[in-house]
Amino acid sequence: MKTIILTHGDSDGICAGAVALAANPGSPLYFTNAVSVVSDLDQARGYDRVVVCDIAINIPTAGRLKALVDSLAADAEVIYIDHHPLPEGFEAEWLISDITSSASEMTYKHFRNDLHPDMSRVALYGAIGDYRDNSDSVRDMVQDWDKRSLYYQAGTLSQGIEIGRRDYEFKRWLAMQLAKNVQPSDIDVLAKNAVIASQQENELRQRVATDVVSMRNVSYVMDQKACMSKAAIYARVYGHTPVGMSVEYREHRDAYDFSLRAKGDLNLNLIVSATAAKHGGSGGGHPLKYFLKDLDEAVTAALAK
Ligand SMILES: [Mn+2]
Repeated sequence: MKTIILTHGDSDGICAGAVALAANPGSPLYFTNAVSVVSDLDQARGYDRVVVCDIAINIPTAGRLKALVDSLAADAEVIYIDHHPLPEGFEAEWLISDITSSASEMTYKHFRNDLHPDMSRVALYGAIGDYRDNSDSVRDMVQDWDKRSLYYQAGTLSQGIEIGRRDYEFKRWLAMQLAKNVQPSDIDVLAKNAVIASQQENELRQRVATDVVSMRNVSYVMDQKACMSKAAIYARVYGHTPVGMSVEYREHRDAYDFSLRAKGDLNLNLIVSATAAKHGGSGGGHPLKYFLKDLDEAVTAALAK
């Protein structure tokens, strides 16, 4: 069966792609994202099977994406595996969606019959890399491995790809190695980059400890020019609040990107989208301050429930 794989370039996406590749050996694998997928799917014409992993379906492109994938699905088997929240009411026959799992875990489960059981290790790197290692099913899978070695490998992978984030040629090669179940620590460049990324992260951690601004229940840092999810984690820790946030101003778009991390089971997605909708999702100096204040209030209200 002539298969093509499209996946995301983060650790969950690379691992999901590697697992899909192990189940569909020799297939071409491309990296894409929630915006580019609409045009990148053009490459999927003429294949019998199209596997898409870890690509969020966003509200602005959902209609176009649905029409496009529906038309592909008329002549091919489309397997669209994703774990991001869906636009309200979004449904499709080709979609496998579970917002509590990682794409890697879902891909492993989907192709389980075509995979060596040892590939669960690669699926777990992805789950751990995406912070989705708390579910019962992942905990169960972890027990087939030595936890310390497993997390060492998962850490080497997710830290190692922090350097040279947009090098898709390298990531494709990496996915091919992982599809053969090569250990991340045995991939020299990855092992070296993981050490460099960990040094940089330690510097970021110390910077955040100094720069963090705390509100009632949300702490934030601005323009750290580093991994946003990590800056958000350290903002939470050093701001001593349940929620940490990292904000970066993007000059070319005149807008702010942000990443949030919460402790416990706050539904941040819901809180953030409601607060962002209230502010029209736009940036600017003054509006950002109001947005942060409102977000802090919304988090405080959610915590009081
Ligand atoms: Mn991803």
